[in-house]
Amino acid sequence: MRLLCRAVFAACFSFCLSTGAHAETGYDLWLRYTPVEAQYQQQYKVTRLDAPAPSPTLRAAVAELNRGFAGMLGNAPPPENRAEMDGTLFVGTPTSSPAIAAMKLPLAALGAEGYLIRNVTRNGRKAVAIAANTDIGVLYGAFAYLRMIQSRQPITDTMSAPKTQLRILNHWDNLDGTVERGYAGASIWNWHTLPGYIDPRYIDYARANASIGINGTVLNNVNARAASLSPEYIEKTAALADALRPYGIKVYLSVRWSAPVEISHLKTADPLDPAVRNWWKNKADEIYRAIPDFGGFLVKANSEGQPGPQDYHRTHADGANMIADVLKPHHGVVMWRAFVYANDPKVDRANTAYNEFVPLDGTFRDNVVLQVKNGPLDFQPREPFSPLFGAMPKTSLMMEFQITKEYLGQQTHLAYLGPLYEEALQSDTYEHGKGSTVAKVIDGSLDHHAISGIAGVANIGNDADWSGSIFNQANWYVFGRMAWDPEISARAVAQEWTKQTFTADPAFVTPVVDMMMGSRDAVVDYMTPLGLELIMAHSHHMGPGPWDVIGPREDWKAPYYHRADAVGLGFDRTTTGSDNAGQYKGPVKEAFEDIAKTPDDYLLYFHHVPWDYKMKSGRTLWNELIARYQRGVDKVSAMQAAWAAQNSHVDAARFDKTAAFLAIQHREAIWWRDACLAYFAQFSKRPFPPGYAPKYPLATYEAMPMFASPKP
Ligand code: GCV
Repeated sequence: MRLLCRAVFAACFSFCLSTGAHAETGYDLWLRYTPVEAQYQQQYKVTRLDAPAPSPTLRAAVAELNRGFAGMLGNAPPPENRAEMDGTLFVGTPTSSPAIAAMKLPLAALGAEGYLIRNVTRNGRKAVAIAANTDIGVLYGAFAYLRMIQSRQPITDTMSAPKTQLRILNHWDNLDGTVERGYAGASIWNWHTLPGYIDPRYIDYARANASIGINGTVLNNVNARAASLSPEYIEKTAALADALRPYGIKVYLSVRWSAPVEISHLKTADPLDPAVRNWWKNKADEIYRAIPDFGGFLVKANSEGQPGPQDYHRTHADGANMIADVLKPHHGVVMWRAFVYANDPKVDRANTAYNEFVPLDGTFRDNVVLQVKNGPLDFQPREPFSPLFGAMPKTSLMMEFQITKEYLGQQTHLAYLGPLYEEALQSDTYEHGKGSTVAKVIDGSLDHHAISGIAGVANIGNDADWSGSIFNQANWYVFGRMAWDPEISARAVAQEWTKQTFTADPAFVTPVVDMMMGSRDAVVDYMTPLGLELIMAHSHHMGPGPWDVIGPREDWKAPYYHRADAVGLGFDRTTTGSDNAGQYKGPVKEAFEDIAKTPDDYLLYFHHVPWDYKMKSGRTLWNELIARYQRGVDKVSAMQAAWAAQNSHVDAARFDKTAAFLAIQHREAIWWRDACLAYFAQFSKRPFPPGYAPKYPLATYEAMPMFASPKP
């Protein structure tokens, strides 16, 4: 109860801050609940709220509805049982609400998390019901109902249940408060003040996640510290679990494979050693005593220097299964990451995960799910889908997307990731012929997997606007909506988000959604067109670095990926090269294998292409490369113009910040274009068309310090 009061207080406080004449900070995200225009007041009017709330989750649903009504309609409807009139809102499950029970609504198909919104007639009066089988379903239904009002849509009969089971944020948050690849301030988890103090922000985080159906959070970085499993941190984690539980969010932890050695001084972390197994069993029992609904573990093993079972000549399956066995009695899951690659110059990095995991198909326990990044490399602006999807029918696979934009302009560049997620999810694996999409692999429907899910590497920090920029919030939002329904369209979600975050006025929504929908392709064009990959600056990945050869490993150097030489550009991944194309199936494999059939978007990913190769556009490769880089810059100019026209629709603070960031993006797009073209020109030795030569010599770009783009 104390938590709830804090939640209400925090929400009211932030609400008051954001709805007056004051500029908006962005703290309220898409839950702003600003007043509806006069012409809608009657349509959304609620005269009475009939919502018995015997549980914390139902109380959260009622609090959210009242918050929404107060903001949007000017008052919270009275709960008392007055004479029946039109406009009652009935909320609950057949168990919590006698009225809902009496309606005998068709709830069976909703499962444990779905909800139903239904226009009903009761005692001759028009009413609306938000119903579900479970309390959390009711909370999701309440948010969906509020979303309809915020979007100025009619309250239509709706039935919705999530298509995936695990809808999880992965925080790459370190115990010291820093965030790996975080661009929105420090971690929101204040480990120092936990467990004693529950920051109201945790509740607002839970509300935001529940509003889009996210039901799990991995609290700490996959590059984990053993200390996260110490008794002190388990107590802190338990406090967070208590705070998030009413909102349907389970907590999970990333674990360090060598924790038994580091914490308890065991001589080994060999998964087949009985002492090691016993250590993990005791640790699991200890965690579940503190957190009975703990979700399970996320493991990054034998990847980028992290310890793992291969250190003891065991397989990933040996490791995952040992952990799975100790979690099984508690109904916990192991999310085992497939992001592995070896520094073997003979093996293409893009091939490694497939080589290591496909032979293990069918050997994992049923509470193990492999967490696979959307592409074979590493969250690039555009990659083909990972060939693991569609290649492991006997293993549960979940998607890992990156929400934080490590490689797409980080805090400042406006890149709406909906189209990237959609492209990956709608890719056809041809596992069982046409229509075997990645979405159907990860929602479990294609191979009847025991576990389905999507993880997203969070872009959340303690910045006022949570995500570093207003438009980065859209990526958190679309991740949740697509995790709930991998078939939902990126454009539909952009429309929803825009209406709730700014205004439902079509004069704003239409051009801004168009701008968002093209924004990811703009980044592809000015950073890595035509299937170039991993040519970002060393380590921090901000800005261009096609020349980067720093570091001990070949596969951490840019030329490993672009392979520019006097002949041409690109990585031959056909049978004459690394045969990565051979890891795909059917028409996809054929298209990637044949240069004439490979889509331009993936050309340099699969082929080493001569500089004078005639492209589909009729241009040579060299001239096409120049045209693509220029197109990227032009698209950013167009985005700036589209935003500038929206001044009257947005409060000054959010308008100005976005405009300033777009100006930074434009300058950096020019930096990317000129630096990359200056670099590739030394190999192509082809002239620039008049007006396209970079302003500065290559050496100037190579010498640029981090975050210091040259004057355009
Ligand atoms: C958490 C990339 C990132 C790393 C990240 C790693 C991973 O390599 O640059 O920061 O580490 O992916 O996903 O494990």
